[in-house]
Amino acid sequence: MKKKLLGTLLSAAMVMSLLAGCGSSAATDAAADAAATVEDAADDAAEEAQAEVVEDVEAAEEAVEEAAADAGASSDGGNISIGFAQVGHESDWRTASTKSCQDVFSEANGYDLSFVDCDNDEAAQKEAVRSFIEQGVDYIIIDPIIATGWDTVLTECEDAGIPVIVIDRTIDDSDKYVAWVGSNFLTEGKAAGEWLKAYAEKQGIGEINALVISGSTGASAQIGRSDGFKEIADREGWTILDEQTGDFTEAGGQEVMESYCKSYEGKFNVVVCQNDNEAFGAMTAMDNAGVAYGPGNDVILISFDACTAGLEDVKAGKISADFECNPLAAPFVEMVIQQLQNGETPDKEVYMEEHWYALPDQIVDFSIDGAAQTMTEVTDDVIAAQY
Ligand code: GYE
Repeated sequence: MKKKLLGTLLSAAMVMSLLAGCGSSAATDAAADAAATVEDAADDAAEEAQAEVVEDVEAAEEAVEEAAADAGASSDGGNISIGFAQVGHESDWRTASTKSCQDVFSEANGYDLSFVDCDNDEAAQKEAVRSFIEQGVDYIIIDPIIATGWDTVLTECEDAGIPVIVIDRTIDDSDKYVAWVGSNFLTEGKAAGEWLKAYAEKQGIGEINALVISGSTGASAQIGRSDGFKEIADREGWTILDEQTGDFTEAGGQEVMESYCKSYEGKFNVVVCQNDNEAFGAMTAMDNAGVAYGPGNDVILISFDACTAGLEDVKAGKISADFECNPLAAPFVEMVIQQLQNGETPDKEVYMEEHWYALPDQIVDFSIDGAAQTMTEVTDDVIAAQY
């Protein structure tokens, strides 16, 4: 706009000076008047342009001030921006975890949450974290799909000055995060093993031939549950006939159990599913294959998570014992964020509280590394209070 106006004025001045050069005095006077008019107009335009420049500078200064105020919002009561790179949507547990985060980190609670469902894709999860860095969020929450391969992207977060909080699964090859909130998966695996030992003794079962349907390979939840159960199996001399991944999904659990039913027909008396959704799939496969499971039947079915539907299957006498993994980490993550906001140093590790569930006939005394455990009876009230 401004360029166009000045261009028009310059052409007018050129016409006037050409007119001035033709020698007639009337023409000379007219040309002089016109030149004066053009000069005035040019002055006005220059002033106007300057005013606009001044306005631009003021607007820019205002924008900078606003941006600065936004950046400081987290410390003076405005919204705190958070990017959350969630594993996916593979299980009931995951749904509860996502809901917990969305409830706690809501706008009403003073947060702007960017939520990314990474659909169990490790590369997509790292991309999500990088997009949070680009957005310049105040905090990044990661539930790592697998435990390794994190140091580079966590270094990028550190360089950008964005604190990372890890939830649920652990990161095992980098310590560039401020805190982790989650469960002790090794303890969960040992709990399943120690319960089985005590329960088998009570039932007079002398030989254990177990099939394991594991979670997503390389996830710390899988590694801990596998290692914990195997430690007890090795100590007790049990046979683990096979361990294949069901990827923490119902479809995966069904598929693996269908193949187990064919390969190990009549040879197994324990099935360990590393989450409830896999157990739902495994039950369908066993139903179809005519394998009877649950208390009083040939096969002891063990599960992890203890979500509502899992506990309903305990109550229905299908799952013999269910080892809880608590997905409601978000309030603890919020606590960590508030501590950081106040300039305090949060605990590097926060463990969730969990329970081991069964019906009265399956409740037995056992210890983990010398610590006596208490089991919780599954009742309708317990189910109603579960996630
Ligand atoms: O057990 C399973 C989910 O990481 C602990 O992931 C979590 C596991 C949980 O898909 O259901």
